Amino acid sequence: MHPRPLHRCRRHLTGLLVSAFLIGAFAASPAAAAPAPRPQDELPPQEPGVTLRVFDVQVPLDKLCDIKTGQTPNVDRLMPGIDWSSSDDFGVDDHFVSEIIANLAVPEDGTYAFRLISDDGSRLRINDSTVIDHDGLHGAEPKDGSVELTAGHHALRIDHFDRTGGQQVTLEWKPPGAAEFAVVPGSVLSTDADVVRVTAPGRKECEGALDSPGDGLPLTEAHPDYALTDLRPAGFEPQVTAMDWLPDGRLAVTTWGGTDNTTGEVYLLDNVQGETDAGKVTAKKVADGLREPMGIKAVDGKLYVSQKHELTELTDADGDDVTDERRTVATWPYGGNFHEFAFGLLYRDGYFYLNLSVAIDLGGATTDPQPAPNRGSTIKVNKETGEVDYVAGGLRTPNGIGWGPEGDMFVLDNQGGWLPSSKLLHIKQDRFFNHYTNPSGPFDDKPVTKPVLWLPQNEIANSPSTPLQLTEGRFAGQMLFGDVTYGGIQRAYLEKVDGEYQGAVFRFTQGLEAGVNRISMGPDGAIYAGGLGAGGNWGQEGKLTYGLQKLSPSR
Ligand SMILES: [Ca+2]
Ligand SMILES: [Ca+2]
Ligand SMILES: [Ca+2]
Repeated sequence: MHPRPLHRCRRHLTGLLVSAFLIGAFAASPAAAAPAPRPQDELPPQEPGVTLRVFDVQVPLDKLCDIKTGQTPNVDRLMPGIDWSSSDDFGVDDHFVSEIIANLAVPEDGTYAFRLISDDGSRLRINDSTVIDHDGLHGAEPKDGSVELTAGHHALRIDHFDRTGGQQVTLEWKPPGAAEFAVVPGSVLSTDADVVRVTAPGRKECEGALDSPGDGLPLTEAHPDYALTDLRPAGFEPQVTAMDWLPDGRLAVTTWGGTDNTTGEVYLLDNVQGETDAGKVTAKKVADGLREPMGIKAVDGKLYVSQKHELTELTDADGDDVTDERRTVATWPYGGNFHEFAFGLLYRDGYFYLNLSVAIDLGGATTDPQPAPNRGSTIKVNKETGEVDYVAGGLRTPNGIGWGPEGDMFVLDNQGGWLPSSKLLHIKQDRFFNHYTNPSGPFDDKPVTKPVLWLPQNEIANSPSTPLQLTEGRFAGQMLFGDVTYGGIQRAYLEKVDGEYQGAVFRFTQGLEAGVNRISMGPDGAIYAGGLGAGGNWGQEGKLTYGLQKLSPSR
């Protein structure tokens, strides 16, 4: 999926210490009066330097602010030490907030004095305790503080902001026995190694006085119109990548299997509908060894699965549900990139429909040139002949396809290269949706079709997934869609004007056990939500990385 990590890293880094290259050098017992260093075995591999993240808030601050969670920084760099005063160092001139995160390796127990020089305000924390509060508007002035530290590694964090004019953060220290302050040497600073440093342009927001209903902050609980039921029997932890219904009422589920693996599976679940609970549900594995399947459809007694590289027909010849025969129905351009998914699977009148995402580089930029042509498209596949036709293009990470009003086809595309914020699209033949590739896609010469809805990034969406039209209840006719990273399910009110859809999006529900990768309307009228989470920011913070629940109308 799209690796735009690692804003969540900030949180766990705060409590994590250690450097692989220093392990064993400074082992010591924590002293009673000092914050305890963490055991080395809790800590991820380290590399020398510090992490600098900068958020372009574009508003004048007069004190430090808390950046709203879930926002990708504008700048995320590995820096050799903490002594910066040019706007090139920070990557933004004015009106920015920076976070500096590192682990500090302390050679011996004792009192450590620190001097924080900043323009404008800043704050030094070690092991989550404030050592120097240097907040407020000022020039590059020093402020000192000291702390008792035991030998070992300690989590260091500096928060900083610059309003206008000059900008600086310099951290000096005076270890026990030293006579003078000196810039903290890079040799005692480290940060998590091999992280994918992902950035995104645009304005970032602080938590603040303007936060109120309608502020874009997420919901936390399940929608009061629905009763929430867990559907995972003990030990069943599916990373759900597709769902469909069998004529006998069972639910077919595919699981992801992890990046670049061929360990996706298919399960048939019974007793999920109506009055039930997790203890009554049974899950039977009927196929495995699939390449990151992202769509499943039951047609005429057979299961069809969209793997990354092909559409596969699964046949159970002897009636025990377990697949005995596999047949490649169709293949499409596939270059082996981790992000080349075949998202979703619809079927109508002899044709399957699904989306192909583009190849991207680690960090999120669209791969140039693409390893395979004509990605970023909606395709249709003739069930009998396997012939592939291109329906629409200019897509990036279209992790959601579904039917909407008037039987029209809708897709949700995910923010990233060429796409400043996620959007809901109405797919029609020959349409182009503004994500260009090299080489050009099949519809790059067409005029750009505007989205049905823009979904402001991190205000109401981050990684939207399956769209689903409601047919009953107070919102009948409107559409829902899940979201992997923002989480929960959102509701889209649509109207058609002069043949084109427009509308508005509302938060609908949270309170689910995982970020929502797939939703499906059960024959019992409940909304089934399949969860998924993975590394980076593909997954909802604080939630499980797998999940299966349903929301049953309760009033
Ligand atoms: Ca400045
Ligand atoms: Ca300044
Ligand atoms: Ca069988």
